Amino acid sequence: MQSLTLYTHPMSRGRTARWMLEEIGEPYESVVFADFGGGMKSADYLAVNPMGKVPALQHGDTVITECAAICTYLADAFPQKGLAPALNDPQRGVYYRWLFFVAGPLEAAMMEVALQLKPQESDRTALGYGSLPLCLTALEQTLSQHDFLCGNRFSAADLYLSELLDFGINAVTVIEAKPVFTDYIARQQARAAYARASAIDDALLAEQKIES
Ligand SMILES: N[C@@H](CCC(=O)N[C@@H](CS)C(=O)NCC(=O)O)C(=O)O
Repeated sequence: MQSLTLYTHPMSRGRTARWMLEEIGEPYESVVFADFGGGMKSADYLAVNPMGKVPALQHGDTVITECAAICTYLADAFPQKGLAPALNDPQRGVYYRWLFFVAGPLEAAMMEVALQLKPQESDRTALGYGSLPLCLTALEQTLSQHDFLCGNRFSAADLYLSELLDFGINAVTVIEAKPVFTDYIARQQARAAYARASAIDDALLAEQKIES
């Protein structure tokens, strides 16, 4: 069995990667940074992720960065956990669709509003995400019809989307807490692996007095 190491900060996108690791249920080590400078910008860590950002995952000799890639990789590396539709399942297309939508358009649209970036309205046709309302309408349409993004069962895509929606509603407050979103988030966060992952990161924050 190849070793798994998560590089993270307990108040970061690393929480999503930890939840995914807890879903997988294989032993893993954590390298926890206390802030976003220092160790995260050291030569040793830049050799892992030249972006100097978390999360990163090392599985044997393979390094995976990008939260969505980490979730997708783990689901495929441990297929017996049933966290992704099979390669020959038509739901695989739906799975890719939403994973890429969340990692690209949705995250960019949320940050535009959170950081009060002000693109020209005439440039929205060129922006891949269009606008946050446009992204949310697309999401609302699918989530009002399905409890999960694909195949009516939980997948890594739900884990990833529910984390970003939660961040958008509760942290940066750029998404209205409509029941279609909050019920969806609650359904995913009811999982035992979410509780385990949150308890680990919350304890790290408390121990290290890391500020959010
Ligand atoms: N696109 C990356 C974003 C990673 C990212 O920006 N992480 C933040 C924490 S949530 C970070 O490490 N910031 C430290 C820095 O940029 O100095 C992903 O999805 O994993």
